[in-house]
Amino acid sequence: MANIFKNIFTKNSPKESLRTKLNIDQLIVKKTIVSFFFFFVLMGAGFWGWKWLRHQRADADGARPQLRAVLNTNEKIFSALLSDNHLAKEYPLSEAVKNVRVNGRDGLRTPLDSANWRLNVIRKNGDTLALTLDDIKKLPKTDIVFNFKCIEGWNQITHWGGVKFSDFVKAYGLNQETSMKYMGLVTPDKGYYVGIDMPSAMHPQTILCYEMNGKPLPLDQGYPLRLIIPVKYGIKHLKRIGTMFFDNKKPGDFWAERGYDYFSGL
Ligand SMILES: Nc1nc2c(c(=O)[nH]1)N[C@H]1C(S)=C(S)[C@@H](COP(=O)(O)O)O[C@H]1N2
Ligand SMILES: [Mo]
Repeated sequence: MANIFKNIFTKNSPKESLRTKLNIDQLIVKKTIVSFFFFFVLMGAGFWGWKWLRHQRADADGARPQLRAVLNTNEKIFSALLSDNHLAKEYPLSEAVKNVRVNGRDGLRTPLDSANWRLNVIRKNGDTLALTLDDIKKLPKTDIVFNFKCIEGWNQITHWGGVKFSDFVKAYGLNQETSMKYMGLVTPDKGYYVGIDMPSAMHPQTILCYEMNGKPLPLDQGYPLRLIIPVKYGIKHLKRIGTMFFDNKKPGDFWAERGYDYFSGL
């Protein structure tokens, strides 16, 4: 390359410069051919790779194994990074927005039977603990103002109140249950469901939430009880919890089954 420029910019005799020009023309032709060759080879490889990937079967979670492998690797890296020291940033109350966006109504379309609503906690031995909202409100209350992030690209600083999941576990003696790897949450009509890895569930900022901006949760925001889990994207903050269960296998997850990352950590 340096030689070409030297040849162009140094004054040569007319004969010499003609020879140099011919050389450059040849070089250009050669380089163009080589470039096109690689262009087509790589195009072909890309197209073949894409076709191959398309023919691979998607897994139960909705992603093709090769892509799921990438997600699983991400998951390993991000779960390793998650610890109690990793706290989502908190904000002063004054920064919380008043008009909180409503997003996602899966599992909320069935009318809520508030009088008969219970939080059904399935214990390891198969028993069900059926708790009223008052049972939950009796426990120590925590407030959190944090930046709520949806995977679709929006975010907003919002204020939530409820009981820390870890306090709830202590109060109801759910140690056997939380020694398992995952917690599953399902809406009463089973229309929306999430799986949460236990370290994220037990994280100090995770709350079983019954208030927004200091008032009971609005119906479309998950009344009477929702999950607030600031270390994860919005998809995991299930609104209107009906049933809670525990498992060592990954519980079904609405958006993971549609191809999103199961861990969805921030
Ligand atoms: N039951 C239920 N919970 C849900 C959803 C849903 O469709 N149904 N959507 C999730 C998504 S994608 C987001 S971003 C948040 C939005 O919470 P918000 O409506 O209170 O803003 O709720 C999550 N929880
Ligand atoms: Mo979302």
